[in-house]
Amino acid sequence: MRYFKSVSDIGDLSAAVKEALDVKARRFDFKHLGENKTLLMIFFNSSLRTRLSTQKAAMNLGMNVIVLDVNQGAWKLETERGVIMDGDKPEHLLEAIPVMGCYCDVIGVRSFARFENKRDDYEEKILNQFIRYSGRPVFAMETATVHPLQSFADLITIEEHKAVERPKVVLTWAPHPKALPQAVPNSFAEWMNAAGYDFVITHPKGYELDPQFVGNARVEYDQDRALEGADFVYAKNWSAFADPNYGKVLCTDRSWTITTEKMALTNNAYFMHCLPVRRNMIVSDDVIESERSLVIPEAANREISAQVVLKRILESL
Ligand code: AN0
Ligand code: CP
Repeated sequence: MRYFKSVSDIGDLSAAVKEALDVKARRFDFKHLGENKTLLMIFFNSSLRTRLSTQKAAMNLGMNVIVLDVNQGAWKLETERGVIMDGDKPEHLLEAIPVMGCYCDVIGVRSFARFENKRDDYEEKILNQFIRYSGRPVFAMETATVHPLQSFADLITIEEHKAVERPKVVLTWAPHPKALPQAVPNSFAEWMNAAGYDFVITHPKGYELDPQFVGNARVEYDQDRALEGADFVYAKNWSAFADPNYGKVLCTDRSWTITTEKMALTNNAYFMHCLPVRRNMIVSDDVIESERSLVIPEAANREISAQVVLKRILESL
């Protein structure tokens, strides 16, 4: 594998989950793969889980790791070609990327949607420049439109906890004070569709996601009805995708918060969220602290999804 951004990059999903469970059971058995290989992780945005779990995964594989927070200590980067660089940005991404490629064997990129230009975001302008100019395998650590390491970890977590072959999985929008990207719900929808679960998306009107990710999922605007019989409830906020409201907060209605009363509508569902989560906006204290909350196992599986992805990249070098 040379690039990782969509579910299709990982191939057969049951084989990927099988490999993940194998890696989880013997995560230090692949140390030879990463010997004298360097992972460079580039962060344009904050992170706790992605930073720690991906570094841990790389160390499990015997790799060396360099982490660069672009906004702390590096030169401010211009990303637009053709700009007369007489402003506050001393370096261009078009030099920075091949330079970074000189010092590593694999590159992970975190670069969120900027909400300045929907086309730039949805064309994955930043990630694609890394793919084009670094000369290295590149994987997404949440880009403008996708967060596949998260969705892969979520899939592993569901497979570990499901009681029936084809569980009902509900992705529900929940309120949040700030505009958040669609990357997590986009990838989650893409991966749940690929897994073939009974998959339902619920959100207020105006929060429709990009149809290329929604696929054949059922969309239900009544959250209570969507939650009926759910085996897994995956909460997440996102901002509007549809024009003319791209990147805007249209609603902060707290009747969409996942509470004990909402969970009572389900089939004793597990609660999931990628974290970081705002308590009592997205989910009540009681639900996130309950026995059915999977937020910590999901975070733990981020090490495993990252290790499978890095392992496959290393195997193809
Ligand atoms: C980010 C998001 O919603 O995409 C990262 C989630 C993993 N969340 C925040 O910025 C709070
Ligand atoms: N879930 C996730 O990607 O968390 P971080 O933003 O902390 O990396």
